[in-house]
Amino acid sequence: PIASDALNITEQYNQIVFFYQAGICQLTAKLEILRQEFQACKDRNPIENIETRVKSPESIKGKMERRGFPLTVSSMVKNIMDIAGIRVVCPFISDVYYIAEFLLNQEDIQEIQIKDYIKDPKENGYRSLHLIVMVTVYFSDHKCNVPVEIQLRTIAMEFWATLEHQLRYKKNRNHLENMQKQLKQCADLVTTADYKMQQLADQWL
Ligand code: 0O2
Repeated sequence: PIASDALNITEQYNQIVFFYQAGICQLTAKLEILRQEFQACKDRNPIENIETRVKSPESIKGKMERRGFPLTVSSMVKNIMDIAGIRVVCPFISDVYYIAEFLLNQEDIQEIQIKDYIKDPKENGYRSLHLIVMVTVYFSDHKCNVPVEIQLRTIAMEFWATLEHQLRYKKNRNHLENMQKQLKQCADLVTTADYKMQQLADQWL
């Protein structure tokens, strides 16, 4: 429950963060349990790393302006589905789909959208599996469905995305155009390595 509908998200940020942070907690607990189960019972782990973030107020406002949404809290809650974000890095491509299935099969998780940039990479070479889900969270006197974006990717995809982000950051248009072709070539090399590793996993794991 947020006091006023005017989008003063900087002032109301504590209340907003709390709601989305709860969704993140609920999902990371599930992932941690899976990780510990694998640690205890199996020889290997399908999760390499988990990172979480809540989108900053500036970033939320920027996205709403770009999309032409009214700058109100109710519009934000309805339209912006990636305020809570979890990134799960996995060793192999098969682990990415395994974790996605593991989450989507749970009763308190509802699938809203799947964007499979592994099957259909972005034009620049970006690959990842993006899920938007609603996760049920129990608060003191009510339960709520909290939207969370889960990005799942392999170590190789993470390597490319992290370096691409650093190279792109604060570069002017000219530099970006010069870089684009080479970044795509790197993405292709990384993709080849990822599928080769998957073949080894299929054969030996
Ligand atoms: P942040 O700080 O991670 O939130 P949007 O770009 O958000 O307006 P959409 O359709 O909601 O559009 O999202 P999309 O394209 O499915 O995924 C957006 C997020 O995926 C980005 O978040 C990045 O984290 C990641 N991503 C998408 N494309 C690329 C890419 O080409 N390179 C890298 N490194 N990451 C990418 P934001 O919005 O950038 O910021």
